[in-house]
Amino acid sequence: MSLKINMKTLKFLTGLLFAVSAANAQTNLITNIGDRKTLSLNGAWQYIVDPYETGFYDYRYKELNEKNGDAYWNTDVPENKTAKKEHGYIDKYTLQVPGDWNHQDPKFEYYEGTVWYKKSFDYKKANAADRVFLYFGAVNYKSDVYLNGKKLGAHKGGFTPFNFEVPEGLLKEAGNFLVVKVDNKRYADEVPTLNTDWWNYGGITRDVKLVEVPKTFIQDFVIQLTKPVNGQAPSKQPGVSGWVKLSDAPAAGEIVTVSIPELKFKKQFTAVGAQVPVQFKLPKVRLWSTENPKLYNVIVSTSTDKTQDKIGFRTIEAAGKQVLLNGKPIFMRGISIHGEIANEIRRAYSHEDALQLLNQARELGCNMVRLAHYPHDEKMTRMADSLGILVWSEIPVYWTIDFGNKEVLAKAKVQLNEMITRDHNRASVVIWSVGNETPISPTRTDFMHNLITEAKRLDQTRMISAALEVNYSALKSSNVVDDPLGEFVDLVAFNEYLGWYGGLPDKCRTTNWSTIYNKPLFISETGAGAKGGFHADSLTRFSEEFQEWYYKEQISMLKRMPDNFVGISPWVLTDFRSPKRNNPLYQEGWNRKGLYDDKGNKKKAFYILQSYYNEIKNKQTSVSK
Ligand code: GCB
Repeated sequence: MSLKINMKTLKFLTGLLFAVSAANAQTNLITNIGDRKTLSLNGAWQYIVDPYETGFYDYRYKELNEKNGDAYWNTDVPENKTAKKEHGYIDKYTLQVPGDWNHQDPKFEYYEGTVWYKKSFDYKKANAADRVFLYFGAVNYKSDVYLNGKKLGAHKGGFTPFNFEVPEGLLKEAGNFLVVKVDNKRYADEVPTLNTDWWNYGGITRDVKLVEVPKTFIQDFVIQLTKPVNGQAPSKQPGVSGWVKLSDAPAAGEIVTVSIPELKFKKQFTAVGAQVPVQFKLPKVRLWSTENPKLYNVIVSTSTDKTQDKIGFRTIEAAGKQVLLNGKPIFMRGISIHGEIANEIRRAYSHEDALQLLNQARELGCNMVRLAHYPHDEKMTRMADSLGILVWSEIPVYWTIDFGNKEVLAKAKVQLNEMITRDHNRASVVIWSVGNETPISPTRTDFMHNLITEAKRLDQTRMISAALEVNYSALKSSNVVDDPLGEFVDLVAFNEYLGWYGGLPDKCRTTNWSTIYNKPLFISETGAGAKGGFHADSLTRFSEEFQEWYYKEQISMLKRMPDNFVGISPWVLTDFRSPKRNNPLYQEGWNRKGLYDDKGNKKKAFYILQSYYNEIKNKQTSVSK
């Protein structure tokens, strides 16, 4: 029988293929990048601002051919003095990488569009047979990457890492010409979508590296304590389940070794294929906790490659009405944080930035942070690992995503995959969140359920959640969180702004909260705006006194929460830029719900939350004594 494929069948087959690959969105991400042999490509990059995308399309708006001399990925050096070149990269126009473009030159303040970045570099491989990848910590939002005139690939998603392999023979020892087209325009069918309550900082916002690895290398691995069963604490010699993923199927008999020198532990596994399951019992180990964030050096090696990471061992579980860290109930004294350094009006990217933000949270008395509304720089989760701070990590499925669109789901899955892959060995990360304040509808619930299923497929050891929404107009004195998504999450989390968006703070006196789900309940946001330094009576909006009153009333309400209340991450650590906030006296393009203002000063409400957290901390330590 001959198979005739017409256009319709072809379309159907392509659609099927797309749906299958979207359902199993895989990533070829190289993890633990800090321990690889790398060349940093950070620093000054020359740029061209290209709002019309002249470097990408011809005058009929057709994509330029790869070899076309007008394309901005091709050399800007004219062949001779009569040759015409209408683009060029010079030092007069440079941007620092990592870093958003918006804060680097006033002309970029509100720019959303395309900027071409160019970097020249020399590189000699340490071993001729090695493979080389180009790694980006994050580029917001779409990037098209070209090396020496050849396209290496494209990536969408502004907050997660990706890498492309450099084809053999393309890299030169001197004078490589690397060009990245970065486009941060917003679209209705992207993730996030058109509408967000934060500024859309554009650019190569995180580290860029050239990574050299052997032919068959250790691409990724998971070394984590086995998922706890029904509230059990880890035993004295807890079990580890995980896997090591090699870049390619190795030669027969390849051995993968996992060792932890401090524990005098070493175990070998024979690889059958590229994905090698590893299971073992650890010797007596000090568990990672918020009080004692112990990290061990874990070495994974094969006959050709070796990488080591600092890993903390702990279990986390939503069990009945509680969240158990290492089998013991924990109350999460959290704060929500944007990945932004307000006093410099820019994206956060460095160790110092991570330390600044997490130290501010610690001063508030936090043992947990909600990294909103997108995955933050890897330095944040690593810093949280070493400081003993629990982390909620989230993908930017925010508000009105195009939930009915399968391609949007596929895009969200890619970001989910990249977020989890990058951080699946971080002890600090205890919650993967699949989104924020998504409006209830059957289509939305299917979309979100799909993401939850994907998150569970990728990681069975952490809690999955999403920040749910409450409807203020319907608020009665007893509010029940019953969003149908609650059925699929491990932790029922909701945002409430009673007293800011719904009435005045004294409404908290007569309001109680609960959920229909027999699960732990978490308040993922609450907050009120105040302009730092503006003082008035507590009824005056945007005064520090109003915000202080709001927090006082909220905290009295929290004290009446049911026994499944496991924590809160108020909104927000620091004022952050938002073009939606246009009160000319108090906001001026800033969301003012920070407990620190944009200059780093504490507002009055800071001290109210701090004393609530101290009270909880003291109670908990006296109970555990
Ligand atoms: C929310 C959103 C957050 C906003 C905040 C606000 O519920 O999740 O992104 O910034 O409210 O200030 O209104």
